[in-house]
Amino acid sequence: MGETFHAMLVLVAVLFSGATEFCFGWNTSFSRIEREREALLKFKLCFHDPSHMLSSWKGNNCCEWRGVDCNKNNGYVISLQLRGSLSDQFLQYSIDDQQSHQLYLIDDVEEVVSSLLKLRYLEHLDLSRNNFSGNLIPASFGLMKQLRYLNLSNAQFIGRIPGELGNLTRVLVLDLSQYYYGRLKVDDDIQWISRLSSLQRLDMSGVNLSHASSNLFQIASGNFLS
Ligand SMILES: *[C@@H]1O[C@H](CO)[C@@H](O)[C@H](O)[C@H]1NC(C)=O
Ligand SMILES: *[C@@H]1O[C@H](CO)[C@@H](O)[C@H](O)[C@H]1NC(C)=O
Ligand SMILES: *[C@@H]1O[C@H](CO)[C@@H](O)[C@H](O)[C@H]1NC(C)=O
Ligand SMILES: *[C@@H]1O[C@H](CO)[C@@H](O)[C@H](O)[C@H]1NC(C)=O
Ligand SMILES: CC(=O)N[C@H]1CO[C@H](CO)[C@@H](O)[C@@H]1O
Repeated sequence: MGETFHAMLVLVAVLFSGATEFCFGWNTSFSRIEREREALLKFKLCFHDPSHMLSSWKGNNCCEWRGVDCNKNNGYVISLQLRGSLSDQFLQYSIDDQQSHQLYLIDDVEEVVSSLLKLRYLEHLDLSRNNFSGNLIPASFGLMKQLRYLNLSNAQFIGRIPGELGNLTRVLVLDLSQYYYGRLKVDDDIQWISRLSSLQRLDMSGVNLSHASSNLFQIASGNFLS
């Protein structure tokens, strides 16, 4: 009798732990994806969005939001295609505001990166032609090590390009090109480019490289361009 009771207790314990494991497992994956949705909402709050680029960013299924792509198997966000249409060239003419789409940074640029860092499977990030209001490119972009495509072209960043971008060792495509020459510059230490070991395409047109020119030859003669 005592033994049967004991066996039943064990059985109940096994069933119970199985059930909690199931619920726990299900809910951890649920909440991981919920965390990605929250990260996207935090990203959205960093910007003024007069052209409603992010107006579809509401509701539960963030994979259906405009510009967001998810892995079909696990639901993680893998791509953000949020290219604006801001162009210095066009600004010389007076363009119709209705036709232009862009996000204007209103928060600390570090907040943008810290929200994006929560998207641990993000591989493709296009923020080109939005208005980052003359901020520096944050060094923390270098922490998004899983990125394969990064486009920050004509996004109203100014100043020195941080060498930490050299930590993006999986990046295949890096576009930092500028319509106006000299707003972005690379200082003496351009060696970081040689650390981009997966690079297939680099666009730094319009970037002031004059301080880096002596080092460019070292990179060119190393394995980067050979
Ligand atoms: C980066 O975005 C711009 C548009 O803002 C586009 O013209 C350019 O082709 C993109 N660069 C790459 C390498 O895809
Ligand atoms: C970018 O936004 C800033 C204000 O945040 C504004 O002063 C500047 O004119 C904007 N640049 C362009 C090209 O629209
Ligand atoms: C980049 O990598 C270096 C080491 O290679 C590390 O010291 C640095 O903190 C990293 N920075 C970022 C922003 O990833
Ligand atoms: C490029 O940057 C260097 C160093 O900051 C500066 O002295 C030079 O005037 C810049 N060149 C142009 C054409 O803006
Ligand atoms: C199976 C299970 O426990 N699901 C719960 C996971 O969490 C969400 C919200 O946090 C609940 O609504 C589910 O019932």
